[in-house]
Amino acid sequence: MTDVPVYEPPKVWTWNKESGGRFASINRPIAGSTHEKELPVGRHPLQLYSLATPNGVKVTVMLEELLALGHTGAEYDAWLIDIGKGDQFGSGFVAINPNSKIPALLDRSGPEPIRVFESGSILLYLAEKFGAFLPKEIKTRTECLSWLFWQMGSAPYLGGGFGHFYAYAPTKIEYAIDRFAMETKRQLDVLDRRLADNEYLSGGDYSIADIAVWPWYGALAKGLLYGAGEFLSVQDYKHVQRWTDQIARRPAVQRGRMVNRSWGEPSSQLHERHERSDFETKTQDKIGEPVAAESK
Ligand SMILES: N[C@@H](CCC(=O)N[C@@H](CS)C(=O)NCC(=O)O)C(=O)O
Repeated sequence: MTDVPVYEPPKVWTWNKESGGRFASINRPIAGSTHEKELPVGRHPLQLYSLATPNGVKVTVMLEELLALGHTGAEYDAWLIDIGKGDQFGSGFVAINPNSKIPALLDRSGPEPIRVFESGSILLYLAEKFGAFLPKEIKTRTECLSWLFWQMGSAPYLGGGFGHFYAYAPTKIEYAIDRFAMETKRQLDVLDRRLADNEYLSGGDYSIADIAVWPWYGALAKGLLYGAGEFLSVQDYKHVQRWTDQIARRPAVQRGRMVNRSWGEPSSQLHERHERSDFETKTQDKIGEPVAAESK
């Protein structure tokens, strides 16, 4: 192992605001809002406050899939939360998600609004509300939920661990990159083995497990996360590749990826979504210049 500078932690940790690294400016050791800001509200039953990072895309794909199945109650307004600018610390957002992270959903269809935060919880809420993309039979339902929770528990090692140290940290630390590259490859292998014998994660049917896992591990498999495709030899995970391509062909997935996206090709950016027709008329190539915001 190469030498790393020796760091002796002090007795009591204090906040070093100059710690550096991408996103250092939005990281804080305290919760709560930093400023007063009401959230906008549209006319649909579901109000989504989000950004097209992998966690955000899970929810917009789910909503587009529900609409594609004919669930008109899943009509939604999607509002852009720019996490680089600190929108997640506004008082209105924090009232919906005390954890200050996208995505956050407000269901206004009943007598009292219901707030839902954590992308896995949002997927489960919508699946139960509309009776879709969650198997009914106990064994496959449990398998589906196991993979959903697997994703929620595993992706922080991929994003906060591997992605952070490989792409964002101010210095490259061999120990950290090694540790999380190993774990990320292990996770890809877990998925590859499951998908070798099953078309989808919960078995034969596409479900919220696939909707949760695809934006992270599908993007990773295509070299779209952290510029790490070659480093992790992602092409070796053949079954993950097959499954990724299969899901990418779904029209609802193609629409869901565009919502609240504020980087990349202007034609792929739909900053806000209020109507189905917005996909044809309101993308950035049609209405203006892209703004700079980045996926975390
Ligand atoms: N476990 C959460 C994670 C959400 C999350 O990490 N969101 C990121 C973007 S992908 C975020 O909002 N970051 C802003 C921040 O950390 O201040 C979920 O799945 O909903």
